[in-house]
Amino acid sequence: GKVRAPTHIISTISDDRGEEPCYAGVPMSTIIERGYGVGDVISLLWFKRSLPRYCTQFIEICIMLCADHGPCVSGAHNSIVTARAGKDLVSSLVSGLLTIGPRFGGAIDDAARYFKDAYDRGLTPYEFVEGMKKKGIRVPGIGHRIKSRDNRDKRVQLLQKYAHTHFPSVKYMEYAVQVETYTLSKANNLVMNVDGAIGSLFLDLLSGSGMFSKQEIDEIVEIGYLNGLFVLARSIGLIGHTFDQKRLK
Ligand code: Q5B
Repeated sequence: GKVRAPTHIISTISDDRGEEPCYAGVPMSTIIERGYGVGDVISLLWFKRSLPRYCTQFIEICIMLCADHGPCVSGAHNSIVTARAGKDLVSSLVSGLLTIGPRFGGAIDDAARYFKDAYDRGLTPYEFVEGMKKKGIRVPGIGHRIKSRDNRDKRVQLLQKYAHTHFPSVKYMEYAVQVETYTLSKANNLVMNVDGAIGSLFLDLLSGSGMFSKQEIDEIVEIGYLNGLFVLARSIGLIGHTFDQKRLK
């Protein structure tokens, strides 16, 4: 008979060997019949479990709020230039995605890492911010080119309002707000940005939902799942900018 070469690769998130594909053991028909949304699919494929509705809705809100932020940000700029140079959709998309990093959209994981470490060690905002300054590291999740004390980021406010209403605890977000209060005493534009809001609130989701052990939370934060939310969300906008330029010829 046929001999299959033994595999060295193991995959644990999905399976297509049965009658229908399953995401973390949940068949696709169940996903459709139960009216699951994209937040549920992300829960299954990224976190390998079904999360409560308030968590999956939070994930969906992150995706919706980060889908685009106008044509002037690094990612949109690159996608627009690439599309105008006559390149295809995938090239235009990835040229935008490749700008995501510590200064643009890719500070969510570091915000979660640093806020968690500082809060868990009981550092005051002063000790945390000044400690970062001594190390020459900008506080991830703090600062914005346009937003300021008098021109707050609506996305941050919407995320905070949702969490205040639905999350059992917002201790990490409240700590990030205290950090923001201190950084704002130094400069007007050192507000909590969308990366800082998602980073701190995702820590609250992980620790407050009761769905993750301490080791699992540490692993998620260490591996860095959360920039994935921005990458996924902003792909929607970058694809839109590409189509826009093609339409405009
Ligand atoms: N300073 C965001 O910088 C930005 C400081 C700081 C301490 C800080 C900067 C930063 C941390 C990384 C971060 C995510 C690069 C941003 C995003 C998504 C987006 C984008 C959009 C979207 C802005 C001037 C002075 C300097 C700095 C000091 C600045 N930030 N000190 N901690 N965090 N933040 N990234 O305004 O003494 O003059 O040397 O790196 O969270 O990307 O909308 O655009 O949806 O698309 O260009 O929202 O804050 O200011 O770099 O000239 O710094 O402030 O040390 O001090 P700026 P810079 P000094 S959200």
